[in-house]
Amino acid sequence: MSKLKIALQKNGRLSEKSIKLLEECGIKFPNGGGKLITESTNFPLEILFLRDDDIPQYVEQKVADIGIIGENVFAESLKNINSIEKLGFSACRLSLAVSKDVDYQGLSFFNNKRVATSYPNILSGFFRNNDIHTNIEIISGSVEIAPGIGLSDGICDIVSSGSTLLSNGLKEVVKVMDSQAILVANPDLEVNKQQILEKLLFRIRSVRNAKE
Ligand code: PRT
Ligand code: ZN
Repeated sequence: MSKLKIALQKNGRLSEKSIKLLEECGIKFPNGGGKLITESTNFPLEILFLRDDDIPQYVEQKVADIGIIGENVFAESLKNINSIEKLGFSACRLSLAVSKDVDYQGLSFFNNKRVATSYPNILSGFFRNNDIHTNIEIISGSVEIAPGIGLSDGICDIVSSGSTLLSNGLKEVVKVMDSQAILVANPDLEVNKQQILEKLLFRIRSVRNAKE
């Protein structure tokens, strides 16, 4: 019988909590030594450690059957995968921010302006739904410095405490979406993998119910 393959973020904000969730589900596996693949010793699960941005594609291609990512990465990826369970950790939001000196009156501020982001798909959908025409500048990191160096008039990025915006002279003006960690799955899993997934989901829900 083939094992279910789960992709977790190798190194980042989701990593520790993803591993902890599996452990709380009673799933034991050797972890450490920088290994990229490991196997549970007491549950039919193989664990792959990847960059979070690569997980949607790998789940779509069945390199992994399921994965844990942020809803922001799921929504941006536009891959043919399903979001099957909210996991309740790594909560954050994707928001628009502008220089703290801007006299911001509403979304129309963004008409014909430049907005820097690593989330062009989500952001273009948002502006389209709101009938705003904006030029999206795609940058992959340090988005918060874009207005200060004259690259853009605003940004759209992940916010949690808000302190990064503050220390870069920016203020949050519109929330585009809420996000938290979710379990995603390939929509077309073979029967035996679907059964393992159901067992895993049962345990995840029990762990979460016990905490409430
Ligand atoms: O290397 P890899 O590509 O795997 O990791 P990554 O650097 O792309 O992602 P990582 O580890 O930073 O974040 C993984 C996921 O955690 C994100 O996709 C979100 O779903 C979630 N998450 C939760 C966050 C934050 N909180 C967060 N605060 N992701 C990023 N941030 C960053 C944000 O980009 C900004 O730079 O933290 C800064 C803002 O934080 P505050 O507290 O100052 O507002
Ligand atoms: Zn990433």
